[in-house]
Amino acid sequence: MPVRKIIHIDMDAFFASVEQRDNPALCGKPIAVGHAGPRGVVATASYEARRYGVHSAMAAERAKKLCPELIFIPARMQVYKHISRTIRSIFRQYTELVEPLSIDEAFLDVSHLPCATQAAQEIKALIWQRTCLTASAGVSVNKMLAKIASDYKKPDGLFVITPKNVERFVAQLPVEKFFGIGKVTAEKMHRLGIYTGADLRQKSEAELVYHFGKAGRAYFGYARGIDDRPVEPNRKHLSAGAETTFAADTDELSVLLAELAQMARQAWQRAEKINFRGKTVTLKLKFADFKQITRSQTFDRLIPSENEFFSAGKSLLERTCLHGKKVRLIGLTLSNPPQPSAGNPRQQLFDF
Ligand code: TTP
Ligand code: MG
Repeated sequence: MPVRKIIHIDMDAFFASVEQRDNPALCGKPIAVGHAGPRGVVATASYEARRYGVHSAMAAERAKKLCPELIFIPARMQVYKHISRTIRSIFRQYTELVEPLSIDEAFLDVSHLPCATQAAQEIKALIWQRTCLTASAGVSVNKMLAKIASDYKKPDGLFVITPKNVERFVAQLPVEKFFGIGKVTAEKMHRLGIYTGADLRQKSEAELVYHFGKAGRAYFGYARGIDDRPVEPNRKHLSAGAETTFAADTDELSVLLAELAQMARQAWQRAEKINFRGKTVTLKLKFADFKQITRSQTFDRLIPSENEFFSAGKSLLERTCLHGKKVRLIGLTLSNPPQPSAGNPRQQLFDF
């Protein structure tokens, strides 16, 4: 499998940072997002509160005991969701292979880009520009290492584990830092004398499977820095398209086709930029009366070029009866990508 370039992005103290951003009086103070009542739970805590030991999923009453001046703020899910959509749209400027893990974190496969580290830097800067919030980024050859890396320099961190550093990095890593090794498993490993990646590497696969069941096989790979799981986006939402509204409504085929060619160019450029290919071409028309139609064609192979993309759009347009109505908006979209594979055959460069 060719070397991949995976980025993991995770917002810092997400809900709490949003509350501090929107209410400067809370900045620098220990806050918890959640309800303060007897049945309340901390969703997340600001870094100031974490210093007292307050953390996610802790009972509010216990948090208050640890940090008496803790300020509880009710969650504003709609605001957090809106920010989540904003950061995902930033990720999609770089790749179509975006796998959200939760409201504030995602894996990105950027194997097609010349430099993953630069992409991660840019993404962090764009998140800051558009949301006034910080994120931490990890860059490496697979999901496990990218996720560990994003946690390594939190908050506002960027940490890269290059292919040549993987082995050394994994060897010194405490087992509780591995992706998927929780507190209970880590304790069990400690009892077996396994404290670091290097210790884990001493054990045979059979031994690990004996002690940890099926997960033992994954741990065997982790100890060697191996994790072949692909970045799996929610593929049905993926597409690359462009549309435009005419200065004056028109039913002239030559004018429509000229604009369609422009849209094909823009959409194709966007697809290229995010390394996207698809089998379905969709034409969208909005008429002077604001009624809208779409016409699609799905091919049995990926559309290979901008030319063929435009031709497909053109034939959809020529087959659409306008009934004498004037067109106000025209758009063309490419969608329906192939199924994911672990590696990325288009990747050639190994520069991180
Ligand atoms: P996390 O990314 O786990 O935590 P975080 O962003 O608050 O802090 P960190 O800097 O360590 O990444 O979770 C993201 C958000 O999800 C978090 O702000 C609140 C919410 N959340 C809960 O509501 N309950 C939970 O148990 C956890 C872990 C998170
Ligand atoms: Mg986070």
